[in-house]
Amino acid sequence: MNQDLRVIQSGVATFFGRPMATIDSLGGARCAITGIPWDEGNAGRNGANMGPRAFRDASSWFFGYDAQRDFDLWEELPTVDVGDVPVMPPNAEATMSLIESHIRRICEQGVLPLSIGGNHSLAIGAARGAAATVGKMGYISIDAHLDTAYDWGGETLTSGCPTMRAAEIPNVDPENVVVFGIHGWLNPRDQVMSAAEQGIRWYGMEEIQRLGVERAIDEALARALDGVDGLYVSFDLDAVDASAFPGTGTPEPGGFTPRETFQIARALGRAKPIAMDLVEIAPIYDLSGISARLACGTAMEMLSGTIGH
Ligand SMILES: [Mn+2]
Repeated sequence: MNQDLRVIQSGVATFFGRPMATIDSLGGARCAITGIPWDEGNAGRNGANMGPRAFRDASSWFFGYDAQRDFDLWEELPTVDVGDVPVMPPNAEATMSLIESHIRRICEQGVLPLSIGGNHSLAIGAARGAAATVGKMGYISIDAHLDTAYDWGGETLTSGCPTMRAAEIPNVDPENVVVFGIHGWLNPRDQVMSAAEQGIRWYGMEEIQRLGVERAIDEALARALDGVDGLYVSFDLDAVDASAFPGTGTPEPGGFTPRETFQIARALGRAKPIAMDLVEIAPIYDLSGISARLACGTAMEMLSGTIGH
């Protein structure tokens, strides 16, 4: 009997049916997937706090085996579900500290954390936690939006700010901060200006299409990786075209196709990041469940990349 069949559709839903663990007892895993059900300080529509649960549910419908490349992801990359960061919705500052220490604890053990969100502001805490474990860190964000606001309505821990907060981390040089996939009509002029002030490089969709996705992501990664000891990868799924990823707070037409998304995800994984996130999964807008499934596929392609596939 195929053992994998027992995982699918029965039992308690964990990320990809992987065993449960805690951040203090990772049981030899090389990758720890954690939920971050955080949706405060949101500049878009709400609902991403339910993202980790929808992702766990959808992810238990996949095998780890890839027929095209003939390898089993979970055999080659032992992975655990370390539960959710215990967020505190009324308190963004305290929650960011919890996220930071959670991610830091995983990174310190040489294990790769993959955070499933949650709105994009969670990357503020997660990037800080990862940065504390290396000398110099680079940061790349796949996103339709710059997220380079100094503040959003006076608040600094919002989903409009993660790129800027990353660039402010003491051991992150803004020259190593890159945003990839900018398009649509929700990138205000002041964020273009603040990105330029800090030296944050961004790639617009038109430039990416002109260069070709493969060359563009390689170039973006080379910039983020230049002279650093570790890379943080943040993947805001609203960079994916709204037709393929409607289940998100700010769905954007004109985004990456699913195939481009997987191609980018593999390239990100091959860059051997020290920490990754996948954010802005809002199941209330995902009536067919395709968004959660695309998010799962993106995670698997990123993780495949980290082991050289
Ligand atoms: Mn974002």
